[in-house]
Amino acid sequence: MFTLILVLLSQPLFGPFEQFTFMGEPMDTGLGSAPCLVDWNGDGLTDILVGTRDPYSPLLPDVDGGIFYLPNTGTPDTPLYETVAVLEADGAPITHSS
Ligand SMILES: [Ca+2]
Repeated sequence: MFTLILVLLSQPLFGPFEQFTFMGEPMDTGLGSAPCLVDWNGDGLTDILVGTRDPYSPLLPDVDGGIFYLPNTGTPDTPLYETVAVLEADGAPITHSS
């Protein structure tokens, strides 16, 4: 008989809760959105990608869903998100309408 023994070598590490802000206000990525933290532009700072089908996303209310890109223009310890753009493919916005 084979017995699998799972050994937890390390404990997951979670930092304290941190509220992201967008243009100085608490960030609201919209209904049903899926934010993802990633260094999208390779500058060493954590950016945010948000996939959303929300046609009225607080980030870009005039865009009917899509993948939004918020570059971090702050520092590693103090991220700053002040602009948002829709990601494009072949020159066209990547949309995900509801
Ligand atoms: Ca970055």
